[in-house]
Amino acid sequence: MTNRNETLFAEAKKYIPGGVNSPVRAFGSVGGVPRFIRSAKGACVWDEDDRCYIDYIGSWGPAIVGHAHPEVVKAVAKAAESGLSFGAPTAGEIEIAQEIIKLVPSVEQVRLVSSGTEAMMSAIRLARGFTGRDLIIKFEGCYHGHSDSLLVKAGSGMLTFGTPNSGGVPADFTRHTMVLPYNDCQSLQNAFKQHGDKIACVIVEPFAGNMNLVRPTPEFMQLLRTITAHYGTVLIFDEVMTGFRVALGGAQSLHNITPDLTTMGKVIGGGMPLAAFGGRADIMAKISPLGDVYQAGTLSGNPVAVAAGLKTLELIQKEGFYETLSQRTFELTQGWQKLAEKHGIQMLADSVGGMFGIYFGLHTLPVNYQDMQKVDNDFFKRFFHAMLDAGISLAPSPFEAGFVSAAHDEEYIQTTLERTDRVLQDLAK
Ligand code: HOZ
Repeated sequence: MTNRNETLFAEAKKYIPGGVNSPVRAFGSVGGVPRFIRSAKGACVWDEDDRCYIDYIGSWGPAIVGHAHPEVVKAVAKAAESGLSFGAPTAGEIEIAQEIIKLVPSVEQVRLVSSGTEAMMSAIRLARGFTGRDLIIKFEGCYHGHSDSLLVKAGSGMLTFGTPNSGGVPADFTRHTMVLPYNDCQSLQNAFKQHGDKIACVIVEPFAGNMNLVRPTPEFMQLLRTITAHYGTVLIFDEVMTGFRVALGGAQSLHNITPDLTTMGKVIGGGMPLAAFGGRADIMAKISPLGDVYQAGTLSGNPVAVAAGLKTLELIQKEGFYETLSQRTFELTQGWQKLAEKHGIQMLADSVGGMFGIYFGLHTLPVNYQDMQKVDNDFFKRFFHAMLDAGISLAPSPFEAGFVSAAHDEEYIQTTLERTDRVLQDLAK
């Protein structure tokens, strides 16, 4: 173990709860000491001991063009020189709204906010205001940020720490949240049969990424659209993770389904705090100042974040960007799976665009939260640490998806596979 990471972690814990500003970073489910990152460039991050890692966290998604891409950094610096925040409208906000609307056709109007949590919280309030209903449906293992009504059987850090529900959330706040199993058409139909005219919205990760990567079935996606349309319920796609990550048009373009509202984050800020929610113009018209659903933010549409987002959205539209990203991610996951077979280790892997999942101990790909409960956590822990020692940084939890960037060229993928070969060989002994 490197000394400076240990020292910094001990020091951080004196001043910051758990030593981190977001729980998964604390290595709670894998044990050991988190690496304190000093810098990042392209496909790599360096810790405070100057150890270099090929990075498959990518800031949990935003770093799709690689860390500190020179053009993004330049755009940020230029924007910063003109002022960090005005709390007033800017021309850049129109530009990024136009880009989002162009790339995601279901979005007719869009509101910028600062985090995915804020986007989801606001989209749900909007759906409730629009329908005049209270009930919401979410799915087990999906994570939609940490606002009160959503912390019921949520994914991400909630799964990592085995806390299906959060302390500090009054039971009254979650009384209106129904939680159903992911990919279960029957329970969705039953819920609507019983409560259809009271359900304001259904929120879903259109590829789950916060219980690790879990694909929805086409039937499930189709039913979501038809049943919500039938009952006048707002269908919200949480594309904070999948937006501009699995495809240029997001998961909705791959499923060929038009949600009523979409939330976005991560990639649209290119590494800066920027997120958004948008969708049907008639629904968006309910948002303040036009309508009576209140939502506001001092740093909403921040000019520096918008500059980073705009440049990132420009870079991902380059010819062949997603073909190459998807191909490399596929190569990596298939390579991992072959290596696991070679060493007699039960592991499956899957990928969509630049997002991937690896599952130890499963014999078929997971379809829901129950399946994800069966993964071999102990093996994952050993694999995670051995990979970290080999200079490969993966998400420190078996319940998080991984991310590849455009900076992960052929050489990085091959190096990763070579190192994994050695790691699995040792672990198989
Ligand atoms: N909620 C993120 C994982 N799905 C973690 C964010 C972070 O720790 O930076």
